[in-house]
Amino acid sequence: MTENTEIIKSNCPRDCYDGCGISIEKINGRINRVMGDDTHPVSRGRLCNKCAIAYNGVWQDENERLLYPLKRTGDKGAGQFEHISWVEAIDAITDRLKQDIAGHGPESVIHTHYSGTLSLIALLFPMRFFLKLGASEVDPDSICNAAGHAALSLLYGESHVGFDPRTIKDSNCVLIWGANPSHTGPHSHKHWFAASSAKKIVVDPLRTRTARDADYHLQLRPGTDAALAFSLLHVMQREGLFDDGFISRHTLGSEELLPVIARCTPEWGARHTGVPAKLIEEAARCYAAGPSLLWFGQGFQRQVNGGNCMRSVGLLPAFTGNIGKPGTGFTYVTITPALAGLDFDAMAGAQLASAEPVSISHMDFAGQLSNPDRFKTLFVWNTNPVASAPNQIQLRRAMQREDLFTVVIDCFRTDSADYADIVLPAASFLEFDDLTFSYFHYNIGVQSGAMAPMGESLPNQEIFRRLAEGMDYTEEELFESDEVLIASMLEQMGVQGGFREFQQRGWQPISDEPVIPWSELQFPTPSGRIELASSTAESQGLPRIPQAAIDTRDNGGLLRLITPASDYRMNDSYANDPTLARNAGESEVYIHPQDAEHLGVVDGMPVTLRNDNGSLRLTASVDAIAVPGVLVSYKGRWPKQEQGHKNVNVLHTGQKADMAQSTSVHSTLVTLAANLGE
Ligand SMILES: Nc1nc2c(c(=O)[nH]1)N[C@H]1C(S)=C(S)[C@@H](COP(=O)(O)OP(=O)(O)OC[C@H]3O[C@@H](n4cnc5c(=O)[nH]c(N)nc54)[C@H](O)[C@@H]3O)O[C@H]1N2
Ligand SMILES: Nc1nc2c(c(=O)[nH]1)N[C@H]1C(S)=C(S)[C@@H](COP(=O)(O)OP(=O)(O)OC[C@H]3O[C@@H](n4cnc5c(=O)[nH]c(N)nc54)[C@H](O)[C@@H]3O)O[C@H]1N2
Ligand code: SF4
Ligand SMILES: [Mo]
Repeated sequence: MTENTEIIKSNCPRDCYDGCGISIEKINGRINRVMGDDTHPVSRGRLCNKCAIAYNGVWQDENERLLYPLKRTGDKGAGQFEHISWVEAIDAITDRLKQDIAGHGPESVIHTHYSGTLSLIALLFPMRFFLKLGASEVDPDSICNAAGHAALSLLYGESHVGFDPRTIKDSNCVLIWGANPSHTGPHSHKHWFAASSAKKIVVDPLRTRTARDADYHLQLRPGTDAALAFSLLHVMQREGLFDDGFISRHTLGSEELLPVIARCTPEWGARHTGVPAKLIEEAARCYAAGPSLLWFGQGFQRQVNGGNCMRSVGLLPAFTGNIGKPGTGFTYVTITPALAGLDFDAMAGAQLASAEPVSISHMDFAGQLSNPDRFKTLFVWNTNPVASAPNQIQLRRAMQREDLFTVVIDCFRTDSADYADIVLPAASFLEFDDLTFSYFHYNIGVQSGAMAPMGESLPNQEIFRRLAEGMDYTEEELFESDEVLIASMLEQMGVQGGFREFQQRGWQPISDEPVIPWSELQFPTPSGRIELASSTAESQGLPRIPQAAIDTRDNGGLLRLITPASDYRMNDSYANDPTLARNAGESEVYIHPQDAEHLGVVDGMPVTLRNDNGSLRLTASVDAIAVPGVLVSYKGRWPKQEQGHKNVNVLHTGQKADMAQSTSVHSTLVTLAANLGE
């Protein structure tokens, strides 16, 4: 028999800076291999280590995927279910919703969701249903990056318009502040950052691969970023490196900051941050000389003072005029499709809301869900909170409430799914057409359905169409087809030729030439300028100007636990891929040799981390990856696969950052003790 080989182009919809192009090889109608698209400028023919395995592993494994709607038969959390039909599942859910709405109001229904998939329809369409319903929402960004968005908005009026990475050709310096693309955007690390001839500065308490590839690694103590930013500014001011013309024309309030900057000498900075004064001076000169790019990580603002840290670092482009010109600017989380013209709010059905929905922070989620008078029905989609959210023990207890009706929509049987009354199986990105984007690069792409949905699974959007029908809703937006949605999005983004033609190309940048955001130097703040001092901040109860402060909590001899992104997992996805689980090895905690000696810990020893929230047993890896006093353990393991059915979030207290009720997970404090005799 002759083999019929076919290549279908697609793109990776994971929550990742890279947004890689994918080639799906089909032989005789079946997927043979999921690979990188060698025409794609970011992935250049390769997927990352994790997706190359998981996309050919657990994502296509019928034994691991959820295939049918399920109804609970055992205790909540036990994960015992029976197979039911879609009709039975939709009826059970909509009967309950109608009853809740009549008895307790639509706000008694709460949904939590995030970025399990970023393909545009599967990400946004379900919002239409919840907005129509009037459900309460767990603020998605409060688990990830809300403090940083709030801080950048105060300064620049906007946080979703980042630099175009292609403009690096015009840069002499790239400053990465608290991001680790060697894990979180591996192709951007390799081909964009490490390969660039610009001088490279990395600010991170960890010696990551990205930090190792930099010319200057400013290895500060966590939470001391504002002090570092102010001492960098001091050097620039002292050496006449500020762009005074830019400051007077385009910023507001510099006079309020200058006296503070004058006090923050590099020696002062060194004392507070642990970064040598000489290194602060060299990095300051390098960034100020420009043209310089600044990449704000999402990791570094996950600190109790993360908003103030972000605001302080955000002063650098403003005082040096590193914005609005080729090779300058900053990036945080760029919403590329919106830059291309897509109306995000309309896609998410903003017009269907009759009132502003009730929104609570992820930091309050476990506590609020524990209250039987507040929420009666919980929807979990595109997220796995039992693995990723704070207060893991309290959250489990809340999800065990007999009177709480829980619906979980996922591709896999996660820890969260084990608590569901009804589980709905979601089709994967290999199984339906959609559009994708990157929140770093300026590309948009296709997602191609290359096989039929596994079992009876359905794309998110089809699940919510069926739910809307079950609720007897009639608004057209709740039933729009994928074809109509895709055509409309392509038109809004100016993509010519329709989906099938775009599928041949696979991806495209939103403009042929690099875009220079803010080249008009008009900012969407109340004054139209960069607001170094902000009355909006004051009206929110925040200081008018960023504070040159450090996190002054008395650690009382406790250690600070940082739990950033793993190279082996995508958030809490892929922990269930057996090959990746084997490659990732045991659950480890990295401890500095100085701390290890003090605590009598040797490499490979079992240790217990503990705080008021809970305890977790891990294996010690004695390694100077972090500064003394800081422990590191990578996020994203599934509790049910770990000893004691717990992961690092059993230690996360849900303490809020200083802005936007956002997470401060990297500020977690713990004790560590050797488990002698084990
Ligand atoms: N300790 C610690 N905790 C953290 C963090 C940290 O740094 N440290 N980081 C936080 C951050 S930044 C984030 S963003 C969160 C992320 O935490 P989660 O949102 O829990 O992580 P994901 O792995 O993105 O979870 C997405 C879920 O969506 C599912 N999924 C994938 N595709 C689809 C689909 O098409 N439809 C549906 N319905 N489901 C799908 C996946 O199988 C997965 O179970 O974790 C936070 N938690
Ligand atoms: N492989 C992989 N890729 C991912 C993810 C994943 O889980 N795995 N998650 C995705 C998601 S949801 C997100 S939000 C992004 C996040 O990606 P990044 O923005 O890179 O964030 P993190 O990995 O959480 O943390 C980045 C760095 O912040 C540092 N950091 C912690 N505290 C401080 C501090 O006080 N100051 C400074 N300067 N640095 C600090 C950490 O040491 C870490 O090296 O990655 C995405 N990509
Ligand atoms: S997760 Fe990121 S690096 Fe991996 S294939 Fe997807 S876009 Fe590329
Ligand atoms: Mo995130």
